[in-house]
Amino acid sequence: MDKKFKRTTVTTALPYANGPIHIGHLAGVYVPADIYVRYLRLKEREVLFVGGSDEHGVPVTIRARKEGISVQDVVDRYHNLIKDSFQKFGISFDVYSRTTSETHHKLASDFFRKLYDEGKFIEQVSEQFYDEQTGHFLTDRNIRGECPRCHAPEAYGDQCEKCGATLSPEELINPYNAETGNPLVKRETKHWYLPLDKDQPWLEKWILEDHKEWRPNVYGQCKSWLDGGLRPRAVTRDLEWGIPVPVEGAEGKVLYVWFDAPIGYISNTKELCDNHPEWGNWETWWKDPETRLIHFIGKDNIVFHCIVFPAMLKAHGDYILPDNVPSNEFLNLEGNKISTSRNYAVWLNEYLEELPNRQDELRYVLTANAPETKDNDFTWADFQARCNNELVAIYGNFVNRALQLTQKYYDGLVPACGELNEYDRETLAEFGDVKSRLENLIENFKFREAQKEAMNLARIGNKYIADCEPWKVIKTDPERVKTIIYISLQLTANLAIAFEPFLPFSSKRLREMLNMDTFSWECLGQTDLLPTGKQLAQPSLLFSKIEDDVVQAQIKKLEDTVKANEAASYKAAPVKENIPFEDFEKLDIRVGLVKACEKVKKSKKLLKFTLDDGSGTDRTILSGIAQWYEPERLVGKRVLFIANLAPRKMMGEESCGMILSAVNYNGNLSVTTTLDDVKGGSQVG
Ligand code: B3M
Ligand code: ZN
Repeated sequence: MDKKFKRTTVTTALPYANGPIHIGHLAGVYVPADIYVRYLRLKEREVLFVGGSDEHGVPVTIRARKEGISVQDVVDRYHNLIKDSFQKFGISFDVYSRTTSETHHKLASDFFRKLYDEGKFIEQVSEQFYDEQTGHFLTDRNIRGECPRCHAPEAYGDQCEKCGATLSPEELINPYNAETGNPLVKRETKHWYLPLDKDQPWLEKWILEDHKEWRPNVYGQCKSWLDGGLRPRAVTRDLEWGIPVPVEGAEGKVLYVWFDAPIGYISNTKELCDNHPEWGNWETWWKDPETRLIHFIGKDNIVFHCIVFPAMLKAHGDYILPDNVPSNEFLNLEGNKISTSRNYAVWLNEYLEELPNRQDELRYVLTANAPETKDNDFTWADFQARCNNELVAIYGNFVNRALQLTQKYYDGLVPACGELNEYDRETLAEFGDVKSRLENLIENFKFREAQKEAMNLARIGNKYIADCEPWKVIKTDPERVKTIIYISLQLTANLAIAFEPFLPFSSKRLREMLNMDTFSWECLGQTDLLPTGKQLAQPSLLFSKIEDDVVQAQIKKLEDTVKANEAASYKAAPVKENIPFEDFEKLDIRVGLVKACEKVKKSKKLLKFTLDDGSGTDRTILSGIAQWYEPERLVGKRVLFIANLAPRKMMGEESCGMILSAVNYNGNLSVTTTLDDVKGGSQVG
């Protein structure tokens, strides 16, 4: 770490308390932050790890109305659920609080007031959409209307979900209140703006010149914001839920959620320090230039953490600015976007129930696949493969062999090391520089590669013990086996340390098996961590296989969600133009009894029906439904068909009529039939 810093404040984006959290959150923000913090603690650096729930903003109010409960109930429920999931996944926050706390309301309010008193805002009156019947101004997300591009009827004020266009509410045709359906009018309202245009020069220097080391995705996004020219941003809203704007004449207005939420990092620090004096003065963590501030966030939060919040901190004047903002890209799930509103995610609370005691497995896979430089995909097949082929087959297997053999040959006592041969020395040498490699990668926020290095150690160990075959050598040269096991045990102890930031649960279990009560990062790479004669505890398996049925069940759950979403969003096609009754009468629709049904050779689509149509002669009809029916299933059924459609030849067969099928929302066809037993040839009308 840079010499000029004495301590580090690490923050993680405050998740909205409007729903549970999912693997995308964990992979993007919390696991990498936790790895980093655990590492700094192992290095005995002074570090503070701050988290909390974002309990203001429109998302929580929408959820409350959807569920028919109060906003307070929503944030209480999800704050507790989220906090609990974090704790169970070992995300080792020093403080996890919430933006509805009294401390936060006061601090955020004072922050605004100071800027206001010093004339750092501009006041501006603008026209906003207003619902005269409810007496409310509406936020972009609460406004709907016809999309000006694709004319979908229900585009949002900020985006059309149909064609993907980014919109502003002004562009919508016939805007209305998304919740009440009431039409909207424009009405004037006053708001306070942060004049970011004035910050442009110093932000350009600070980011584009002084922080070239930021990740390319972060740097690139900042550059494109700056190149586009910054504009003043409103930091207040006409809403009821939030922190009241502490200014006379601002009744009914609250601080914009993106103004108060990042101040939450500071409030939560203050709350910790106020309650636990051993943490010192909260200001040390936020104002001392020897403190290094790091924000872990997802890519949709970059502008707020790299531009808006620094501008706020600078305007306030007393605060340090972030030294780095290691933002990840997005994690997709089985090839699709994760979505809270469409319930398409792996929710952490459900994972904990459905795959109990497998937190490290998920941490491992999410880091192995972390979206550090580009969007990445989580698939259950990959999860299973990495768990079984890496954690179980390499790391777990090696450790288990070393520990079991120690029990078997030496009653669990670390044997003495004899003379080393060339292979022993090579193996130990490979351990020598792992410490500096890991440090270098972690300090540069390359957690994916760092974890790979740790796994590589396990690979070396696994190969060593497999090559040395102590279970064979014991018969011919028992002295040699002592050395093999001694070295294997030292490697095992090293693995417990190397994996500690990544897989804290299994490292702890491994240390217990090794009876390593004290350990330190500085020992990493040493080959005498477990002295000869040390008694080890009874070993148990570090990891167990993920079975196929577990993975299949998870995949099915996601598929079911997709189906449910499709069904829920299905809209029937508009009804065709009216026709006179005589036109209908021209159609001769009848009931046919299916006497036989078979696949048409060389056709994937067609089934050939032989129908009893009441005429005494069999009728043949071909129908393109082979994809949905085994022919046997249809034999004996009554189907509806058009009897007077001109015959057509298909695949060399003549088809006399058409079987009627319903087209389901997902395009699947379903053959129509009669409710009661009706004779073949009966007319339908
Ligand atoms: N709650 C947005 C989000 O969850 C927001 C982050 C606040 S960090 C200060 O993406
Ligand atoms: Zn559109």
